[in-house]
Amino acid sequence: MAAPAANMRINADRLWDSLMKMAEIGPGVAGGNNRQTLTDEDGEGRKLFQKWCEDAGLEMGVDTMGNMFMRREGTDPDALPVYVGSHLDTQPTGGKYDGVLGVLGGLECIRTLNDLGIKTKHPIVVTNWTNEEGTRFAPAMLASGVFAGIHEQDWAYQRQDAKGKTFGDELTRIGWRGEEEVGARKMKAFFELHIEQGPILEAEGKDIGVVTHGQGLSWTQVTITGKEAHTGSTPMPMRRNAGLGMAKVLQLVDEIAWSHKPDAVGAAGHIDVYPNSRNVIPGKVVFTVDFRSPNLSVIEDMEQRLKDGAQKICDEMELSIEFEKVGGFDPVEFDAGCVTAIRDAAERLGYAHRDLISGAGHDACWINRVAPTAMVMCPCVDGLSHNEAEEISKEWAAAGAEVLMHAVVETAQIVE
Ligand code: HGY
Ligand code: MN
Ligand code: MN
Repeated sequence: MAAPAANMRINADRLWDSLMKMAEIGPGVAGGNNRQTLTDEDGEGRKLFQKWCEDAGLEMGVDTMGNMFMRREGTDPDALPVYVGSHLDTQPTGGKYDGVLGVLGGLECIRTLNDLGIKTKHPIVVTNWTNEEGTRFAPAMLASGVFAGIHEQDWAYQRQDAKGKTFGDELTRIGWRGEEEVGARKMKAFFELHIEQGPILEAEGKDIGVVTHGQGLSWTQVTITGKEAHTGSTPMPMRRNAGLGMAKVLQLVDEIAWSHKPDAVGAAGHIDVYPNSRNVIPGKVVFTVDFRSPNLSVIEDMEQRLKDGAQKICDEMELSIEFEKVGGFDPVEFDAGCVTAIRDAAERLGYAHRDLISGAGHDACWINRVAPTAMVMCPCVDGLSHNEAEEISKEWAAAGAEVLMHAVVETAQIVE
């Protein structure tokens, strides 16, 4: 397949302007974003993305999970399309670029092809996957997971947020429950641009991460039950303190992750304490343990040691404990052909690059099950993400979008 010319570049100012305009929707309190999935703000962001895409001549399709597909025709309408995209939903204290760069970077590819009057044999489809973050409705990458046949749609529709609202009802409420059968679309390939969300690229002075693999993820929701009692008048020997039990389990989580250094990681980001009153000993705590590693046997070892060790802690403290697996996927190896297209693009464009294992999960990790898939990453300042202070440079955004465009266009085959 003929490669695009090295001078085929995107419009960095236009991409940056779109990123800043999208960031105005669902602003956070410290310069980032709170545009959680299926909120009114998510609906507003979707509408803006739809407008931009239709202004660029794209035709929209929406499936029953709310996944958005914006199609640019190819010269061969029967050829399998090349998909490109990521997610517009954010963490509650998210940044402006996590996911959004991949969706708007995909749109910038289209805008550039339109500017240059370039046609491709295969159609190109820019995608916004619903609920990548999994923060409001667990698990993460929910809609791409249903698309890839990992989760059943009915199960996904019943997922509840902290207020008991269901995914299905909220998707209908914001008006983005489409008609298309989820997963019916077939792809020639899928490419995702994403910020690294880690420190390696910036520390090594690299512009581009050629993502060859993604580490695996395990989310175990733990419920520890003791007995609510007065924090003042209850003698220490009589206490069944669920909060203390959780503290000991979280110490164990940290020890388990460190025991598999340097690659494994572990923590709990979600913690609910009941009744969460200053003068009541916690009677119940619910928290989610997030373990990750590039190595499946390490993840399985960490899960087992968590169960065994936490059960022992609770037995000794006369607390009860329950475990529920609420998310997870095995380590991912991306498609060699797509990875090569990305690496060759970075070379052609003169960007410093290195191979990389993705520390975070992405929709690409599931789509990789149903189509040849790979990811491009750009650095982020101090490797910081899932924090409103998340920051990238315009140059990094442009480099990522250009490499993405070259890989997509080469795969979609330019028609002279
Ligand atoms: O959890 C993750 O890795 C992704 O950011 N949802
Ligand atoms: Mn993301
Ligand atoms: Mn994220």
